[in-house]
Amino acid sequence: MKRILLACICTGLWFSPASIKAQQATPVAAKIELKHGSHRIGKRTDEVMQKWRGYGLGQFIHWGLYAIPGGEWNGKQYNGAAEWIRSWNGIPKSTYDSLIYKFNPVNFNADEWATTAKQMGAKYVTITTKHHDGFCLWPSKYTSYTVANSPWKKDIMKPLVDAYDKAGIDVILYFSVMDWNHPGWRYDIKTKEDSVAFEGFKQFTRNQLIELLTMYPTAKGLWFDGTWDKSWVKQAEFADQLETEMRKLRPGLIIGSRFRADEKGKRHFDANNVLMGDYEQGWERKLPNKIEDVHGNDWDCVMTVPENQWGYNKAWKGHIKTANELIEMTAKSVSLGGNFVLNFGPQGDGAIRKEEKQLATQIGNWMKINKEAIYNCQYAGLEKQDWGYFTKKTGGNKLYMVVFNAPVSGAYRVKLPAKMGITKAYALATPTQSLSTEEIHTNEYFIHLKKQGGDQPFVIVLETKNSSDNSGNVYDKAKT
Ligand code: FHN
Repeated sequence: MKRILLACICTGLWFSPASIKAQQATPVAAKIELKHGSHRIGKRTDEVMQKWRGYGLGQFIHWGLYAIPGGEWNGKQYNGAAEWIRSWNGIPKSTYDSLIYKFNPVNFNADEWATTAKQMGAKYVTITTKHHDGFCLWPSKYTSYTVANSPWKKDIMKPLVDAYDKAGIDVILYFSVMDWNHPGWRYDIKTKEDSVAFEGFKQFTRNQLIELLTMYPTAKGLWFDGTWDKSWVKQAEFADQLETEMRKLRPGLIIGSRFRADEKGKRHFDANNVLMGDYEQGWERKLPNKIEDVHGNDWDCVMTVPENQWGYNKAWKGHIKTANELIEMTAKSVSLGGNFVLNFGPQGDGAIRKEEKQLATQIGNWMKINKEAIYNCQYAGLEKQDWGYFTKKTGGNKLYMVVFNAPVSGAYRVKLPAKMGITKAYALATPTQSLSTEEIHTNEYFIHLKKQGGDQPFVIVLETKNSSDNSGNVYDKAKT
């Protein structure tokens, strides 16, 4: 990106946020001929993608065999992420793999999971069909390492997809390409044997993906992971063809930027710095700070509750994020044009841990009152303010101020674009009580509101109108 930035400055070209989209479609730097680079022409505008764009808040589910040890093996704590415990030297791989014979989640209830997500206000869920350990939550016919051969025997994905569909929450299938259980998986391809083995693995991957899309036709997209190793990065042609095949099979399918590399080995953004896939998947446990950071692309941020634990970990250590922190991340994401996806790691017995349920309730209670400022909202063209974040609905005349730092004065400073006026202001929690607004400079206002919401963030709505007439101002601007 630095290269483009430099070219822009040197050529005197600079882009306002509104023209970032154009920058994506026609990069300024000399274009490299790519066979397997990005195929997109700007942002998708179809209905499925528009809906994705308006989700605002989502749920991530990491569930698999790793939930059984829950970050602990023979009484010892593993220091890494619980879902990576198989990679710990202290554990023989075959011993981990035999956890399949212990997978019997008697407290698993798909409807309860969907209800928890719904209560939180999630509009979509991303579920690990298969994580790096290779264990499949669906009865894949291409490997024996699936739920079908566990004591549980039954498909997990089907009841989940049905339950979330019923709850009106769109499902995205998480799929790890890296598969520690498959004999053909390689980190790199260095020998003829590696190459032969990996060819078999590629066919297996293709078969599993087509199988998933066929078995769960209502799923809206695929969230790819484990695609960073050299072996996969070298498969530009194969992965590009597979992506085309999947899109043909399921028109409207949403695929993020992690699936494939171009022939130069570039991931997320191709060698011309154009996004690969429908949205950027680079925001893992971090958020952009300003609109320029997202280069006009769609994106979602996936976030853990503790520092870096996705799968269930018995010992939740370190800083555990509070509901208010997570609500702030949600509002910040939306204010910068993205979705926020909060991770849940259900226990080995299938129940959602009580701390996660509590967070879902707290976030949901806030969403009940303030969801108007989150769903179908986007970047408002206004930067972060001292009191919080602006969001706005596409084409609407309302601006939402999501407040996290209420000023002690009770006067919220708001600077609007030229010729935009405020017709009404009120808090979403008390929509019938208008707030007083005071124009302090041209297009700069104070919204007056004494203490609101206790220790909770809250939303002020500004109904706006465009006016060409600023003659009501008391004083002219000084000439400086
Ligand atoms: O290694 C995984 C990790 O376990 C988890 O699944 C996250 C979720 O975004 N993705 C990987 C790291 O990028």
